[in-house]
Amino acid sequence: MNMLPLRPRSLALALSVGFALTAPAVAQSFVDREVGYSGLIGDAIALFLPEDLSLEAMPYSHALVERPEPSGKLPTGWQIRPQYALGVEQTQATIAVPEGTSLYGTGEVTGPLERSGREVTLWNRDNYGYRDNDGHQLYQSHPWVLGVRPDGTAFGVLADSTWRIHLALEDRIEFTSDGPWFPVVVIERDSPQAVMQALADLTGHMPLPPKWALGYQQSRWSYYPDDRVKEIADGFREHEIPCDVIWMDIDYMDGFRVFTFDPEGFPEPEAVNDYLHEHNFKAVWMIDPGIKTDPDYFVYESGNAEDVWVHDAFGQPFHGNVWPGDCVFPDYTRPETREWWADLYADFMATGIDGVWNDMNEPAVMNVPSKTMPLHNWHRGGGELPAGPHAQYHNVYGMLMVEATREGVLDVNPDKRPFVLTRANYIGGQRYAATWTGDNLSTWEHLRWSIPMTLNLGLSGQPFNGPDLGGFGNDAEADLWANWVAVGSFFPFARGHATKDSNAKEPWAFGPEVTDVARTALQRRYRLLPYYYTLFRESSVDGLPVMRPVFFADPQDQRLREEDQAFLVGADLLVVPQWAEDPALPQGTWRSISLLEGDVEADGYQAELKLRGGAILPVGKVIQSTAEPSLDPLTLMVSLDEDGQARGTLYEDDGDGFDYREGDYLLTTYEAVRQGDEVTVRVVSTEGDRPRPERPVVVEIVGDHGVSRGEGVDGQPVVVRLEH
Ligand code: NBV
Repeated sequence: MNMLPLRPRSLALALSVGFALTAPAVAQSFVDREVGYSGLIGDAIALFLPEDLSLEAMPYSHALVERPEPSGKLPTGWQIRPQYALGVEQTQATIAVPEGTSLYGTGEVTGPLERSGREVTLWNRDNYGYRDNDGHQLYQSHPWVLGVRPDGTAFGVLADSTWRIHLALEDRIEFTSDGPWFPVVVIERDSPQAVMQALADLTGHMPLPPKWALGYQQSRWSYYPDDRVKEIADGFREHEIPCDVIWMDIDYMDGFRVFTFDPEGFPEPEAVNDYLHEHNFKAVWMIDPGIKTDPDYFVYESGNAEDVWVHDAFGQPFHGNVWPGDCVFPDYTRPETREWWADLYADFMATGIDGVWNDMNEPAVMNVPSKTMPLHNWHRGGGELPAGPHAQYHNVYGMLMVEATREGVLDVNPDKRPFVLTRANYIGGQRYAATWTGDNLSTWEHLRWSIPMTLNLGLSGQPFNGPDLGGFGNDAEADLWANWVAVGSFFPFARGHATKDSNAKEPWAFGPEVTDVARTALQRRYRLLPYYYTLFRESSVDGLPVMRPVFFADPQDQRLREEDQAFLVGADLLVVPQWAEDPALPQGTWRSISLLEGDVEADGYQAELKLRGGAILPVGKVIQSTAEPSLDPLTLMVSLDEDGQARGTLYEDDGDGFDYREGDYLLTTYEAVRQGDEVTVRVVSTEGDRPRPERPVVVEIVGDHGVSRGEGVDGQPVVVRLEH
């Protein structure tokens, strides 16, 4: 029985296709179904289908970049395989996992890093403070689990379905879907890192972001009016706290009409953007999907003319309440709608906007218990996408929206790398947008969660993510905010944000002591930006997360499997928060480093940073914005391994645009070798056509008892005499 071709147009019909309309999954009995198809679709990547779903009838995949092609039989002894079962209203795939396996991923989740014994509802939900459903159902859905066996070998399991799934993890992985049959894809690899690389090959790579998006960013709901935006920007420069981006939340709009500007508060958006640009800031502005039903509003009018809205069960545009009041919602499953949406960005971006923030795209609907549209709303599809009910498209509504947004932003500025931030997303969404973890709170619990949340999103294929630094909801206490910035400054996406009516949460809002803490923390981030940029580039090429769990340093070491206070940035830098209690740290050589004089001891807040033995870390100067040159000089921090050797890479390009794709980049591998009391650091390989800039290089050999320094010219060998 394949349930897909049915097209429900009414509630009664919707029920008949087998998805439950009540929120929690109904307990029911299941009947086993055989696996109908199993085979390889890539090197040690298997595809499974139940007997009721043929290869030919396999639905369009939003997760996978290409339709899987069978490439051979499963090798004998293939371990990880689903057992399918059919309930009255649900379909299910259960995957037994070997004893002692640690489980990760599952997308945007509260709670600890290791997920055994946890449950999550994969049904995108606006969840202020993570209060609904005990925080087990948030803004994004990633039907994906990473398993790491006791011996460090690993596998990944993807349930390729957009429908609501209840995912439960025990000694098995259980996907219970409210939708029709779905394929299961299993990746088998020697290490968790290799699984992540394969996941990116299957679901797509994050495009390389513009360099400015790696800087610190400041937001609030809302900076209003335009002069307040300028004051905030000035505040950063006055306090010498590095910052690259100021964010404009919904109040800049005219009555919450997207693509408009409030004539009182933001009469000249160009002037705001110009001001920000003159002071080396970029500007990101919010756009929501709910369109105000106002006959005098050009977006509503043109949307009507182009017939772009999601329909209700009776074929009429669906109406729901959001910020502007009564709204209609673009049906992004239609190619025509995506094109219309993309075109709206032309005039908007022409005001000098640099990036776009798509919020409320679960889609969130107010004043209804489900907090979203009815399941039987109708999406008309087109191109490769079949028509279907909202139950089928809910989880990819945000992803389809940001696909169109990215397209629109790119159309206006074809020579710039788009930056789009989204709240709702689905596995594979890294192809279009960065993401943040929605409306967290300024509490210790949320600060602690922000680390495993960022890690598990990274382990679900979303390398560019982070929380609202400092917490969104509630007033933040100075001590909490200081602790948060000290560790949050190392997250891939580092943006401070705050809700309306909360206390001020800019870095200088808590008095001089916290201002100093923030300055130190963010100056440390800015010194590390050459390393971060190298990691983002690596991630865009091979899919590894930027922020990684500590167990990535040694997947066989069982002690590290649950560590979620400390974390790794790339493979070489270990970040240990001051407040971490008995963190499990990897064995081997990890040397403490200092990026600013006295930084670690400075204030009792700064995280401890440790550099792996065998690594060379490329470090820049303290700058206030990525618009300033940072590698004059280039500093190479060297932590030798037991054999007296170390290696590291540095990626450089224009920081924006696409010339790097034609070879305009420079990827340098540096090597350090110790002979007696001397260490020689030299370039051992380069890639790319970009000439090496003439610049001084400072080499710092980090010893167990101090640092030995040498200077030279980049590209020439530098010899350092060891003093410690
Ligand atoms: O646009 C206002 C907020 C925004 O600041 C926040 O970051 C989003 O997650 N938005 C939600 C809507 C209102 C939330 C209560």
